Amino acid sequence: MAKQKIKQSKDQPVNKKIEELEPDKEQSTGQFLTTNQGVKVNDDQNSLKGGERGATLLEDFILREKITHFDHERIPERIVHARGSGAHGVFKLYEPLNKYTKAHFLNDMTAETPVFVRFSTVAGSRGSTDLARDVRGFAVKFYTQEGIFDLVGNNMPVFFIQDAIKFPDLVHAVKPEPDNEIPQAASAHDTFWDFISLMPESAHMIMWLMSDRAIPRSYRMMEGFGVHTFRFINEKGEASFVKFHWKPLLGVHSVAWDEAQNISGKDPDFHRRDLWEAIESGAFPEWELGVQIVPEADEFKFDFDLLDATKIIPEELVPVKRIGKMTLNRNPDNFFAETEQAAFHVGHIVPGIDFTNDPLLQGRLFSYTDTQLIRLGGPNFHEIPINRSIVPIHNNQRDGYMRQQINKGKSSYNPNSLGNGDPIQAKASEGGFASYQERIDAKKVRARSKSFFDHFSQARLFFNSQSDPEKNHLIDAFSFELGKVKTVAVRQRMIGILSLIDKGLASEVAYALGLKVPQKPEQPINHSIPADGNAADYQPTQVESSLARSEALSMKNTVKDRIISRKIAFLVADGVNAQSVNNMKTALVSEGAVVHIIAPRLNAVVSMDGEEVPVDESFLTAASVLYDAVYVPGGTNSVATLEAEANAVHFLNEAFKHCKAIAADEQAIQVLEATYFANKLPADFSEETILAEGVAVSSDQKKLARLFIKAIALHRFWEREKPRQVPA
Ligand code: HDE
Repeated sequence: MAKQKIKQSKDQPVNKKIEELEPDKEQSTGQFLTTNQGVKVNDDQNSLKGGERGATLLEDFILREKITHFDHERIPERIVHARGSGAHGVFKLYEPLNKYTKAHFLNDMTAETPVFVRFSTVAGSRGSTDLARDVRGFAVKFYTQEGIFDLVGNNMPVFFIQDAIKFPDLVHAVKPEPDNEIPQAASAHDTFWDFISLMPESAHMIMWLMSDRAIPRSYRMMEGFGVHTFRFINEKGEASFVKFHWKPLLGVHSVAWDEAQNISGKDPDFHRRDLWEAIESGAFPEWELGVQIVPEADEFKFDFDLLDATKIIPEELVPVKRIGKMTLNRNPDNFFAETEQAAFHVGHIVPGIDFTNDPLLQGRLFSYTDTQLIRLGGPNFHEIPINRSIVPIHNNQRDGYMRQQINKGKSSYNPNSLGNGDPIQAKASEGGFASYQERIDAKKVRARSKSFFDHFSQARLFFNSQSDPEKNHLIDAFSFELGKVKTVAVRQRMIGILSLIDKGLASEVAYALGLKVPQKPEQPINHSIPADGNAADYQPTQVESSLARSEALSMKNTVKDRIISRKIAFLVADGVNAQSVNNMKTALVSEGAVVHIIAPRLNAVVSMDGEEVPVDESFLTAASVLYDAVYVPGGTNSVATLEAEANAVHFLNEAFKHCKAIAADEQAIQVLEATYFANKLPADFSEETILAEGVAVSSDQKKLARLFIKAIALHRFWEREKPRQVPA
């Protein structure tokens, strides 16, 4: 994106970190305040009035320009994915893919393709919270040498519906209920589950949505998926099917549901801040781009349809080949200009990539341009800097709202001779886009292929592939969400759907709701059938999946060997052992973690040796849910203060409840003994126990640091969640 970066106007101080600003000492740049027409403003404090105490004059063009601009500062927010955060970066290829695709950026090993990524939640509005239980958008704009390629995906590999015509229904059902706009920043209750319970095709997606994937620890720690099956086309014109994946190098990690709800109050910008801070500190988020490639000849080899967006291709059947790496290395300069005005479109593709007939993908193809027309005010949104291709645009499209390009010459049509015939069409050999010549021999029908009717086997595969804690979380999430539904009939119908996925799951959720699992689910459960359709013809088929489990579906098997950018809280008070603080801090920071010192009040505490230890947060401004792990250093007075400090004890209780790693100097054990989990502490603090239970206590500083680092890398100790539950 370097070429496209908008020049920073000189009157803006170039982004300085807030800690670096010295408000009383900063030098003015000396730039004069002007109107948008460049007229210098002499008084920006008072409007023009008929007398000091008189009415404001209509003639005040400075006031009117300023207020009018302000009045128009908002544009319609995205109907879905309204709340988002963006970042710039680059994509680099590992190996040329010429066997499968002729796309230049997937072949040129010297290319560093600039990218802009926007992550988002789906249901909430722009000002809502990051930690809602929701799907996350994962939209990537590649600025390639052959034009823009947008990979507009999600952090879940499947979708709720099979045909785009159901999208407005889905979104109406999931957004806040229309009479009272409740609930905000969460999927609606009665309306959403009413819809889902009548649409068995959503069963698989609902499992993902109720799983921990819907409450990520960080945007940097989630996978991304193109969802649909696309096509790769090589130089010879041969096609293969392809599914796109993003694999985060930090692994896939989530928070606990109770924690997510707390974060929403303590820091609704949790994910946005996390992304921003990681990039600012140089801990650049990275993902590998993966592809699953299926030869055209194998289209019908699977027990599901490749065109059905409610299905994955299990990685055990077709491995994910990692073909390159994306690194996000620059925050936007301006949220509105870049992140808000970014216009993604699943139809922005380059030669070498093409669509399939997935009916969900097909419907998306016109929706995205349409949405930008209303949102960004007209047909010239491609001229907004963030949306501009890095290759020059030559065509005969002209005029329209906010046109930036000044086209010269008389001819704006093709063919022409007055303009020397320019611009000319490109042959395929010159890089011209030619659609894949798929053979079509069909009746024009409104219908769903029967090969789309197996709604439950992959939902079951997902459930069976989860670890026990993940299964528990799914049960809890269904119990919570359906517990918020007031209409008992809807709850009951959902139990029917769950019983078709897994009897155990259904009975656990039914128990929490005080309902019974029906012997046979209500028929017909599928209301997604045409008026003249025969319900019996639309019954879901039951395919026994050839695969019992897929390891790739469980987050248990993710990367757990690094603590880069993890946030660790140190709880201290006056009298703390500064050496312990420094040693532990040095050990953690050298592994890439971020340490915050938290004390009863801000500024600094005085250590037992009279040294000042700077404090980052007080118990009032910080909360355990904003950290990955906690450490309590020794120091007699500090320990005595913390032991009696309700906030410190609460901090630890919460960290324990949310299964985080906790470490304490042996001298500080009495602070742990003041908590609710005092009687649930392990009997010993051997290495084995520490790595199983996540609580480390030692008088040996080096050993403590080494084991604490290992424990933090494990992310969470979910196994202690059920048996060692504590209130917090
Ligand atoms: Fe979207 N979707 N979508 N979607 N979608 C939009 O476009 C739509 C679908 C996704 O950060 C809108 O610019 C239809 C699947 C992302 O700016 C809109 C259908 C997937 C983003 C739209 C789908 C997505 C959007 C709203 C069913 C995962 C945010 C604002 C056929 C593969 C992009 C906008 C950003 C945004 C339509 C289904 C991903 C209205 C009609 C499936 C990540 O055009």
